[in-house]
Amino acid sequence: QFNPNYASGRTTMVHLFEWKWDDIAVECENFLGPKGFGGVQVSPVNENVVAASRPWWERYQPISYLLTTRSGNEQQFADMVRRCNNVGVRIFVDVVFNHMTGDNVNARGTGGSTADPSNKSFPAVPYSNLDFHPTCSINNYNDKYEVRNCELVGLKDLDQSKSWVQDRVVDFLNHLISLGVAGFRVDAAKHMWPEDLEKIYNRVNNLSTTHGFDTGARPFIFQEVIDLGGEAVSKNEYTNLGVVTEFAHSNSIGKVFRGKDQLRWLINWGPQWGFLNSDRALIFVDNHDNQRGHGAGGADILNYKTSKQYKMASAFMLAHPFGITRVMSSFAFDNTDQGPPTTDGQNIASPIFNDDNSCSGGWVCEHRWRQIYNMVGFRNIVAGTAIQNWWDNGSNQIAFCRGSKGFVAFNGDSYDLNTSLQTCLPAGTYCDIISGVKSDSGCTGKRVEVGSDGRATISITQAEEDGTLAIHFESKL
Ligand code: QV4
Ligand code: CA
Repeated sequence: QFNPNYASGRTTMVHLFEWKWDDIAVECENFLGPKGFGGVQVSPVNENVVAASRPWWERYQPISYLLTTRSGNEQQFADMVRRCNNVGVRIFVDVVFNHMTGDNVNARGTGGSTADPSNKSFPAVPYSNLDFHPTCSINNYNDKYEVRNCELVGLKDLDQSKSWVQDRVVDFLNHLISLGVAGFRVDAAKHMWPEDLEKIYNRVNNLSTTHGFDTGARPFIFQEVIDLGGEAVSKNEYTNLGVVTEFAHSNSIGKVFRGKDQLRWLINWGPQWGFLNSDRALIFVDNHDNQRGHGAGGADILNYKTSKQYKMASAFMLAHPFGITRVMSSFAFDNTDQGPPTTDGQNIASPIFNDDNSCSGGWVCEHRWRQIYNMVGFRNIVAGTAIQNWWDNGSNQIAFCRGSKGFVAFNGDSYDLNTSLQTCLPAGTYCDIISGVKSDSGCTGKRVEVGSDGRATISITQAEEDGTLAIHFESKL
């Protein structure tokens, strides 16, 4: 439950928010597998309510556990999981079982099922009003009974202590395991009792050996608990059950790279900043909620719109050994309800890929930005090494080695960085994987000359597109 079950040598998942299953299958084969991504978090797979104007958040309002959504049907989902596993990329499903939909007259689902939410009737599961907590709303986050037994924004709150509900959820999760998924993001875990979750997790099957997992492998479980302090429910209540989303990481990294804190303080990045232990912390710069002001963190959270700082924060997260890393991959938005790009207002459009790997057609595809996917590769290559030779200039210029395998430098000051630093790498010429890529003909970016003493002149001017420089032993020319 604590192990992502990645194929060997891989370390990082990407959230392909609102992507279609057919597109994810192709992306695994063409891009994620070759570039060393370990897994994909997919949007909720089970049937959700069809909401007017099709906001992204309709997928967090379940109607049933049929596997039909705007991303595709069960057969397409199964095909995607198989094809991604075949190229070493795991699938993690965002599972929503704290609640069903909110009040909704004549509710109809993406799979054609109907429901009467106001009477807590969901015949396609089936659930009746006996399976839910009595109606009350969550207003006071200092009362853990209210947080767990009342309705989050009016969403009908399931009672996970009931054996009928447990059975339905376990069946749903086991169905997904039988199709070859590697684990789950548990939505709204804060709003469920840890003892109920424990009962459910304990009944979930081991991963499927027919899909290539080791005998006895447990599904990876990462639980969405937003804990920035000051509430009744603590993230620590969930760490014996699985990994927990570390929102304090998202919040702090946003502050640092927005200039509200100095980069030199990153020297003790990790639990000393109030984060969970490394093996329990699922970390990210932004998620699908806080990148658009839902959830927690507010204006300090970075997203694709502030691209230089976003790439620097992402590079730091991926270069630093702390945590289990997740990269966000977004669609462009102007308002916080807006759903994904569509062909006709209803059906989700496929991303369009450009020659430089980037996406268009309304898709941002941060995971296809060179500065991000090359750092996913960096993290794989330096895995298992520690930080050494930390350097800083006393403010916002920092650098460190990862063992003798990689070196990274950041310039967050408004003046140039140009100095001789210890890279810990063998002598030679290296290609900076932020400004370019190593290719057959050499390097399309900056070159770094490492001397026999391991030192090199490192330059990141204030005017450069990116404030990061990174080299590793495989980027040697
Ligand atoms: C509205 C009113 C309510 C009223 C209700 C009455 O705002 O005051 O009680 O009508 O019917 C959508 C609308 C919301 C609406 C609700 C019910 O935005 O205005 O309530 O539907 O119709 C996502 C979105 C929500 C969305 C929800 C369901 O963020 O805006 O609500 O999906 O579609 C806390 C939790 C944390 C949660 C986070 C957002 O601790 O668990 O808030 N994060 C997860 C997901 C998130 C998702 C949910 C939980 C719910 O990451 O994406 O919410 O599944 O911090
Ligand atoms: Ca609840």
